[in-house]
Amino acid sequence: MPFTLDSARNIFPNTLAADAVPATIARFNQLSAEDQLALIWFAYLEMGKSITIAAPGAANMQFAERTLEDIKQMSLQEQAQAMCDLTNREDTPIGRIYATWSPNIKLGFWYRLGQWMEDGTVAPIPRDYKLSANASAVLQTIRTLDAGQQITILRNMVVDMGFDASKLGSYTRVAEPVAPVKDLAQRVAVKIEGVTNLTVLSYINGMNANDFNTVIELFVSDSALQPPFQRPIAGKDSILTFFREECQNLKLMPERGIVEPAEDGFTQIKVTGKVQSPWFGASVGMNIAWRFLLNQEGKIFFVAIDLLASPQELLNLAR
Ligand code: 45D
Repeated sequence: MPFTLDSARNIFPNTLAADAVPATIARFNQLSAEDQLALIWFAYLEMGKSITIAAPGAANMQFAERTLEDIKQMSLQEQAQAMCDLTNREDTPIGRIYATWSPNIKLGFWYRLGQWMEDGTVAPIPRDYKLSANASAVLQTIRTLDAGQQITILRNMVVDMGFDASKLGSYTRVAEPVAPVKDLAQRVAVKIEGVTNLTVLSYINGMNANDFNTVIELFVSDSALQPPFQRPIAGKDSILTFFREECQNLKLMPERGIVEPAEDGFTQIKVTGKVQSPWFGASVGMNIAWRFLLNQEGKIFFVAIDLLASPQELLNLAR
């Protein structure tokens, strides 16, 4: 039977993803907005002791500047309300603007608010704020997770805030401009133990160079890419948009992999290794698996990117 996008998702079913991430977010979503904000604040402060977050660049901040200024002008009470409204996904002017932003702009916005909360420009979380028992339990769970899982949770919390974009009607998405492609002379080709497949190597090397126009040509037209804990993004146009909006300046560091024939002359390839995000650089290496399914011509029909449950999973190449 030929592969469908649905059946492709099940290649290498033995891969253990970090289910703690969606499980923790589900518990977080049950909390009141006040508890959610305070919990993120405490988690962020604690993480900041061991990992440093890079200041977002100007290109990243320019789109949030107006909204940030508006918030700065508000009374402390209005500021607290605006943050709760974002958390509750309320239909407000700020919630609507927020919904149009790419994840990096949302993160940059909160990065600045966090600085302002720290210096008192924006309503801070009271130092003696008492989390509910449930919120404390969620925070305690987050403490036990590895740094890659912690930053994924924080990112997903931020991405989920604001008004529901699907209820906006037609709107223009706002994302930072695409960075220039890395010079050929500056690129370092990766080596993957057990994998010499050119499509996979070109994918990794192209992503590392922000060379998305080249990478997208490795995909067949009806292909899909599944980011961690998300539905597959289907079709070359949507995948390319995703690359431009959410995949700039990533560092993919594959370590090892396995290549196996699959049905219908397809080839399945699993690669494991680390990925760094520009927000945390070398201070957080996320444990990642790529599960590729290539068609008869060696083009990508499907690729899933999984955040792995543990470092031991880096060695799990079993089907
Ligand atoms: O509410 O091959 C306060 C793909 C308190 C592409 C706050 C990929 C109040 C294909 C602290 C102020 C992309 C899938 C909030 C590979 C409050 C591909 C602020 C994978 C919110 C490999 C909080 C890439 C703040 C991966 C400022 C896996 C939080 C990338 C900031 C993963 C959190 C990237 C930040 C991750 C989190 C980045 C900056 C997980 C960033 C996380």
